[in-house]
Amino acid sequence: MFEVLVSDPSQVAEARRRATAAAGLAGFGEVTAGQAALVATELCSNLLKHGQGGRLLVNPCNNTLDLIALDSGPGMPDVEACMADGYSTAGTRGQGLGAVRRLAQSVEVASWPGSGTAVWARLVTADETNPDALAIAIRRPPVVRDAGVWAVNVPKPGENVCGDGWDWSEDEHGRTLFVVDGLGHGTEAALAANAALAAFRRHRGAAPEEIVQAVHSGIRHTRGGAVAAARIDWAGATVTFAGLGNIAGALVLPSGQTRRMVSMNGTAGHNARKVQGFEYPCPPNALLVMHSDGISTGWSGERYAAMLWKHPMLLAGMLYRDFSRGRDDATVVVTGTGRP
Ligand SMILES: [Mn+2]
Repeated sequence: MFEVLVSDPSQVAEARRRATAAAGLAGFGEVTAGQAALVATELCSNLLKHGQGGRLLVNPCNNTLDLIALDSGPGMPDVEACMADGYSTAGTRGQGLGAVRRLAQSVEVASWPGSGTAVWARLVTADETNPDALAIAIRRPPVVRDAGVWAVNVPKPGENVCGDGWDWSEDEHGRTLFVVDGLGHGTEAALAANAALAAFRRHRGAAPEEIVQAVHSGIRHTRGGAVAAARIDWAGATVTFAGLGNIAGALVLPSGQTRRMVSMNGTAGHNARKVQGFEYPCPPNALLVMHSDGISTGWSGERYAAMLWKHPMLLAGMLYRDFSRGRDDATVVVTGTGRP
């Protein structure tokens, strides 16, 4: 995932170019990459017209391109009206978000007066020889809130690789999330993070404290890092959290009330006097949030209470928008605590 700042019209063209390149990386053909370019352009134009500028996050993945537009502007007065084709408060052609909705597989928007706007559009590849398949928006199901784990993962400005990593796994009883922050940033941090992710994948069925212990043992040859694992047990309505170093974990209840979870001091790979998991009650309608220290811990779910029923990707985006320190790799991972 990478970020393009959009504060003047020349940067819209840059965002368009980079989104098109990212679509190519994700396996999009010429036509669908063109659709992605159009969506990126509309999102960025919207940032300038309605958001006083902002940022576009671009995430190419296997046959999928996620575009997340974030601004801290006045917010949209009526999201549904703005999403309709032909509507534009800025007096332009009025394609805007209507075009985004037509071309993307799914579009999620959170916007409140005074709180800015977050728009997440997901595009997917299509069979470009099939005209029906190219009209992707109307033929694919929406991306369901509880069906996955949602993350923003952005390198430190100026770096090409991210020293943070995240992953998750799931079985019939629950879901496990894992976040690593390789010490420092850049290539060596990314190598440590990749080693930690590999260790997590070998132990993904284990308890969180066992995962952390296994990662600690498995990344001794690297510069090490901060790690944490959290396991949601659906039937027991609990989450067990084990952390080593500065990875934050919190449960956000539907009221916005935020319960922070406890990590132990240390550096995975080098220094772990004690690895311990702690269990917390976890209702099925809460959100589990984990983030690296590229995001400050000064946030509270109360400020975002209005959007806790929106898609979790939007909360990840807004926490990044509001609490990214801007001088480190930054990762926010959010998942619903309910059984999908
Ligand atoms: Mn960090």
